[in-house]
Order: sequence, then structure tokens, then C-alpha cells
Amino acid sequence: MSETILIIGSEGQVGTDLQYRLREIYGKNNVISSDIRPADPAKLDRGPYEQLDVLDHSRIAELFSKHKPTVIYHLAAMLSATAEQHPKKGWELNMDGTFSIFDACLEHGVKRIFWPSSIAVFGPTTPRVNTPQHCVMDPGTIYGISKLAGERYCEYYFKRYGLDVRSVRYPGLIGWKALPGGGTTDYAVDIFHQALKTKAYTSFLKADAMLPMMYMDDAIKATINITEAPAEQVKLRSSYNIAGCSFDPQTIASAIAKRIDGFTIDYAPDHRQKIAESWPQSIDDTVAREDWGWNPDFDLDKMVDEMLMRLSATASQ
Ligand code: AKB
Repeated sequence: MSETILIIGSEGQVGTDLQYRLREIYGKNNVISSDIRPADPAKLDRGPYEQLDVLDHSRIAELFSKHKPTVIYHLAAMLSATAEQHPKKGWELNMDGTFSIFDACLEHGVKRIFWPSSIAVFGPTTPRVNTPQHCVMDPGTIYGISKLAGERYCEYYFKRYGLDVRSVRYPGLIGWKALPGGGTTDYAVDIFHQALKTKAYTSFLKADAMLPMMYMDDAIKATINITEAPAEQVKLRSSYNIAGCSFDPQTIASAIAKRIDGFTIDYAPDHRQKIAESWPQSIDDTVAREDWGWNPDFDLDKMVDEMLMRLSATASQ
């Protein structure tokens, strides 16, 4: 099946891995990367790249007319911790950016769009253990509020205009190709880099701040699988719970210490601890498993092995 895929926000943590995988599947020139950053001359051989600010309507129209994408992955967003520092900007980027891209999809006849939600849609009165697909959702961060509003918007556009939107609620994502930026779960990536560099890490979350997490390969698998699933299998047009593995800083630290002699962790919780305390500890993803066959491949040990192996190999290149 020939597709022209446009990734919006391609240079972020998910976009970096996603563009790589989609180019393996669809070929380098059928996947157009775009991000607010100027083109990086060192990366030009990866495939087509366009500079795009999602708040710039005329540039969006220009790129949709030029490339005629059939599938969109709209990843551009401000994450939880940064959005708490800049609530208005966070709301504008997360909401207005989504409005513009959804409208462009309708105007230009795009077949399908993936839009990411997050565990941040849940809040302090949500059940925290095995959080169900449907339950109380009272997010307390501007990021979570924008994601919950976005989910409702996805379902509205599907029902009212027939826009074929697919979405999952990402947990904290852990990958080696790119660093996350501005999230509450970022410690779980940083800890690997510091473990390899200095054998020590200071966590900005408390030792027992348990959160749902996922290895990037699983997140990319979920993202592509739901986007490519037959439409009738995607019964929820808001967003699906997906789960990888849940852990807290002390548990991941001891998994790393088993593999790196002398690794130590200490704790200096900051403003992000409060955000973490308002989020689930673990997620029930039964509905995604039943509807479109979701199934993760990585548990904590497999993920720690893979992260240390990949980052060590990159460092020695
Ligand atoms: C964040 O921490 O803000 C993100 C998320 C869970 O959506 N990683």
C-alpha cells in the first residue's frame, strides 16, 4: 500500500524513533519529517524534512498542498513539567496546534491521523492502581487538561466529520535515540545517561514515586499498530490505555546497580513530584489488547539491558 506520511514534531523523543521505523517500512522518501527546528544539515540524508511551526496556518496549508500526505502523525506538544512553567503557551501549542492540523486533514482529504494522549489525562481522584480505560478523569496539570480536551476533540471530529483519528495514552517513554524534554517521567531516561557517565544519579522524584512507563520500541509498535489497524477494530475514538511496565526510581536504580558496579542514587524531589503523585501508578490496558491486539514486548529487565547496551554502543562509536 503506498502512503505519504507526514510526521509533525519529528525531532522530539517519539518522532526521532518513529521516523526511523516508518522509513524502514515505507521507504525514506515516503516519510516527510517536520518540526519547528531548522533543518539539520547532518541529518539531510535521512529523507525529506520541512521546518514547520504548527501555529502557522499558512505553512501547514502549504505543506499539505505540496506533499499531499495520506497519513499524519501529529506529535508536536509541550510536556507536563514545561507546560506548568508556561501554562498559556502549553495550552496554545497543544490545543491550537491540534485544531489547525485536524482542520487541514479535513480540507486536504487525509486518510488517517495519529494523535498522542498521555496518562496525564488522569488526576488525583482517578483509581491509581490498574487505572481502567473508563473512570474519573480530573487532570490537574495544564498538559493533562489539554490532553483530555484533545481526546474529546478527537472523538468529536471522528463522529461529526468522519476524521479517522487514532490515539493512545502514552506512559513515560524510555528510549536511547533521543532525550525527552520537559516531562515528569524524564528521570527514567536521564538515569541511564548519568549511570554510564558518572555512576551516580540524583532523582527529582521520590524513591517510591511509582509511574507507568514503556520502552520506546513498544511505544512505536503501539503507535504504528493502532494507526494501521482496520478502522472497525478501533472502537474508541478518544484514546486507548496502553501499559508497558510500572516502576519507581528505587526499583530502576537497583536494576541498573545490578549491571553497573558501584552505581548509586540519591533523591532531591522538586515540583515534578507533585505532578507524579497525581498520576496513576499502573494502567489497565485490556481494552487495547482486545480491540486491536496490543501487547508489549519489554519488561523492566529487558528494557534496562537494552538501554545500557544501546547507550554504551553509541558512546563507544
Ligand atoms: C510527561 O512526563 O509529561 C510525559 C507524559 C507521561 O506524557 N512523558
